[in-house]
Amino acid sequence: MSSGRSARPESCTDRPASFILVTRPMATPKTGTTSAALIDKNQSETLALRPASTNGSNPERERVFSAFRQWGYLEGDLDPLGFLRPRPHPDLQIENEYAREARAIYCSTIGVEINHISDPERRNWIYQRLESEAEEVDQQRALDLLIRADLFEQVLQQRYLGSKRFSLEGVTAGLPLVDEILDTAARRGAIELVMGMSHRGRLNVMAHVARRAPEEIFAGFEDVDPRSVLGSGDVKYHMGATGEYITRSGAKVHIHLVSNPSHLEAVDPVTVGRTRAKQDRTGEGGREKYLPLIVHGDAAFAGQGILAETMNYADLKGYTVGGTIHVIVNNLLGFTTSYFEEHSTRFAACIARRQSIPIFHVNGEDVDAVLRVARLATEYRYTFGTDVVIDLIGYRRHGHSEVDDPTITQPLLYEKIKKHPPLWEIYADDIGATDAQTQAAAVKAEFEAAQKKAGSLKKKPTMRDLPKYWDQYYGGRYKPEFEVETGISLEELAKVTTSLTSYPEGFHIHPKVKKLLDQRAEMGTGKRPVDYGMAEALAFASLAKQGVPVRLSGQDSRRGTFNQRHSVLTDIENEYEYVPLENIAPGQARCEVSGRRSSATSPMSRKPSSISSSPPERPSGTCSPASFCFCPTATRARDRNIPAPASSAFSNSPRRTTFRSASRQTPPNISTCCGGKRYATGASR
Ligand SMILES: Cc1ncc(C[n+]2csc(CCOP(=O)(O)OP(=O)(O)O)c2C)c(N)n1
Repeated sequence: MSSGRSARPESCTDRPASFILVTRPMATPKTGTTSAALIDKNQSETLALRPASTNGSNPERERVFSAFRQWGYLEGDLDPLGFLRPRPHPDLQIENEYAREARAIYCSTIGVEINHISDPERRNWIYQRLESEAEEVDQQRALDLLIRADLFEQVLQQRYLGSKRFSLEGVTAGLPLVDEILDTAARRGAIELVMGMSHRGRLNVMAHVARRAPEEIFAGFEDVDPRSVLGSGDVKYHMGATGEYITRSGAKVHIHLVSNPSHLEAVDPVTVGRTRAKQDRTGEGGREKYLPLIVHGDAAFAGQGILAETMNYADLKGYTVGGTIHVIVNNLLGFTTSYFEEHSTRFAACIARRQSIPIFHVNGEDVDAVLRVARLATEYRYTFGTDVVIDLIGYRRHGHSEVDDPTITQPLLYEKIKKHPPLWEIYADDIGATDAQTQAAAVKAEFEAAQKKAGSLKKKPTMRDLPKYWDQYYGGRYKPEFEVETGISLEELAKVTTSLTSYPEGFHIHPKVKKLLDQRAEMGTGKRPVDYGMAEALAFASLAKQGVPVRLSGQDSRRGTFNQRHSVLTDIENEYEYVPLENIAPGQARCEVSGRRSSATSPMSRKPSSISSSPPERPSGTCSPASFCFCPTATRARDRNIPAPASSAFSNSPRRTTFRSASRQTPPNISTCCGGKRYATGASR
């Protein structure tokens, strides 16, 4: 096997010649996907599974399988072009009947990397499924998507030669992959996919996942200077889109493709934050209904810190979405950099190993294996509620963009790619689809007709629809008449102050905090000037009382970096916690103070997204991270010409933050203490 890559790190060491697996053309049945048996009987499905192991009844078989389950992925047949060679592992140098059986499963076109998951139940869940026969897949549907993916790119290439489009060619299995994820998710209750992705394959996803009419996408090329990299020229790879997807089983799933800035991975927290906002709005069942899917490039996945920040939220109470599906569209290249210079690990996906989540590597040219992994990963997310990573390994047919010449930096690789047929041709051959060429010609004609139609469009189509609850709002320049009264009465301030400065009977308050609360009681009744901490508390409390959710996010945001907030009171004898902001008045909106981890970029990215996805009639204020920064809801509402809530303690005008006397009322009889739940350090994990 020739290699186009001169230097190769230790982790990519070649296997002895006799072990090298032939990758193309693939003979059927493929190792990753032998025939059918996983039977999904809807949500509470019973799967026809063989036991993962004989559990000691055959210790030798168990010993051999155990080694392959652990290290098999290193010897997997994962790169369609064969450059990322299987790496021999000493524990797998076994030649017997059991080793042959285990090798066919664990060193196949699917490689599972799950040694870092400490829970044996979760590992066994995966082993059982892999050691069972694969469910039958809809090969014709997959072939159709592969044809559409390639032909879409080709028509763009022919009609708009010299334009950038960041083609999906080389990893077109990404489309059947998403199709299968959607089918599985819909069967588990998904009604919407919130999808974040960068440039690669985005146009294809708009057409085939968001289901926008191809002419809408072609229209983006009609009036644009192809040399443009800024302004409208680039917008087509960044715009969001919405649409309806009909799954293989006939379910309807709304697609929300999030707009994406040029900055790689910045879309991750936006996608997850937006999903969380939608889930929160839905309440019960939100985690099942709204599924986040993020598609990453391999270099970006390994290289961008914001991904690590985002993944770190996955299991945190204030941030979890019940699992995000991460798909790495892995072409083993980042711009002009080969994979072995992109990351210190064998796979870009290894960064995810710090979390207790599975990584499924899959050869992007074994389509049946790709579908199997899509189903497995989605089922896993729905069963265990964690993130999952699918590492879809393929290649990049052209340069980074279509105006780059990759033969300058990777001449041998591109020599090989030039001779490599598109996946739909390979797959059609594999499954014996004799009319694939006719089908391809028809799809091409369809796209060419759409392209002509795009030329005659007079107006650039809007590819996304906002949810209905935005209908009565509009944007535009600020006008003085948009100003609204946001102050509240002194009497109301006094009531809110009482709630803010009270705590349950028997609660052992820290003496310093008691002093602070006593001072705040005087501030709220005009006996002492109001300081920043109290002004802020009054603002949050009055907003929550009026039904506006408030969310504080960022490390130390509970106490406040400058020792000024103290939004959570801790009992000094038992570490029970009491949150006055959650006990302002019956029927108040939620006040969340999530302040236990340290990152800045990611929560800030979530801030606008969670606001914009909240129902506008009840916009939520978000404060991040910990110190003196507050985003008053009323101001944001005004910025957007949204009628603000009737009033808040934090007026638009600074002079309204001082007020005159009002008598202090008796503390309400608050009998609950964190709903009887104890949140001592680490207790919730
Ligand atoms: C934060 C950031 N750094 C650098 C870039 C410039 N850039 C755009 S694409 C790219 C390579 C991305 O490679 P990969 O993630 O593997 O995706 P691919 O294009 O190969 O699909 C780079 C460095 C950027 N857009 N954002």
